[in-house]
Amino acid sequence: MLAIADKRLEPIAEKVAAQERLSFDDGLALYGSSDLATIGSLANRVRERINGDKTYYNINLHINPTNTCFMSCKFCAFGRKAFDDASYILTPEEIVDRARKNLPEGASEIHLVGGLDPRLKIEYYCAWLRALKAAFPHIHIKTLTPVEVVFIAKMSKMTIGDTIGALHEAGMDSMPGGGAEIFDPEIRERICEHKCDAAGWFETHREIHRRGMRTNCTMLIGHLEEPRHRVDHLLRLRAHQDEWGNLKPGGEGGGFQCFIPLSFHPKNTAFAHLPGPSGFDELRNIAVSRLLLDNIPHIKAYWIMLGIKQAQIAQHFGADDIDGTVTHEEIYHDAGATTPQGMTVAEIERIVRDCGRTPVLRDSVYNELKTNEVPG
Ligand code: V47
Repeated sequence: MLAIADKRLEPIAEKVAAQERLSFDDGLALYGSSDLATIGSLANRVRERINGDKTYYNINLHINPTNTCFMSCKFCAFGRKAFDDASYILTPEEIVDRARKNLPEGASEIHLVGGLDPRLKIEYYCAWLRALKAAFPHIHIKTLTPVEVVFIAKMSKMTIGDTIGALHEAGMDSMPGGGAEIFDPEIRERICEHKCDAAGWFETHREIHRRGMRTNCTMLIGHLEEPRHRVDHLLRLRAHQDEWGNLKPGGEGGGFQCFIPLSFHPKNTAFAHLPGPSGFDELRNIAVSRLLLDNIPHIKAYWIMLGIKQAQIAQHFGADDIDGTVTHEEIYHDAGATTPQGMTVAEIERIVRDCGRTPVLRDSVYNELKTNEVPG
């Protein structure tokens, strides 16, 4: 390893070499340092220890069943009020039809998230889950965030546990990482008041994990949060995983399997005046996440959000996943993302090889799949 420019990082480097857990203060020291080369190389060491030189991706499709949303999160450009001409609610038949038209060959997953509409109760969600499972029995359905689940539970007068039970029975296989934003209550109040709080977010994941299912988790950076809020957020995820994570090989066991650091895109949002995170901060954040989240196996550099070039560099700063073909993305494109709306398998494999990693096609629970029958 190269000499460490920022001497304050030396004790952290020793801990990483000894595979010791990093503390809150270590997290603050990492976020307070501009020695990106050292931070990146420490994270890369951990990444290679856990995942070797593999970069995982999958063949997936995103569908947003509705964009109507009763909330007004300041960072969101996707939600529309029910009276807005651009608002929509897809019927179960339309969701299946969209999947039929857009599902790429070799796809293993559909990722569905949407807005919060008080008119939609548990029956609506179970209806499209059942319709999708009937039409595509072999496709993994990764769907809904705790924010949606807590809202559906309230609107349907059910407990969170019973809501998860009903959704699982109808076809939900796992949950994506959204809705976490920043857990600190003061920041949460300022960026997404009325949204489910950290307790509701964790209760939903706990109900899923204790049923032996997997979820992802996220953190949204580059708005009003400070480094201490980021460290607090990451350590809350780590503590939950200590208690509820039980991941086993072959996709068995529940818990967080992947963390996705999300960068705020300001365009068309109430925070349009903010610049969003710098490229430097994005890379440092990915690396710090890898270093603090010692019990979550995968860190995803979501190429749609980071851009393809930054997602490549991130593969040497702690990330070992790049998401998938995606095919039709709305949340980030409504907020000004300039990335394409999808990539082919051949494109993903090329950009991963180009940064010196080995592309590995995976399913939604990180079983490795063969690529030789998947067309470019
Ligand atoms: O919770 C919304 C974020 C999240 C903006 O689990 C924004 O595999 C930046 O969680 N700028 C939803 N971020 C997306 C998400 C996700 C994405 C890809 C893969 C997975 C996974 C999960 O997107 C929201 C919020 O934090 N978000 N608007 C915006 N303008």
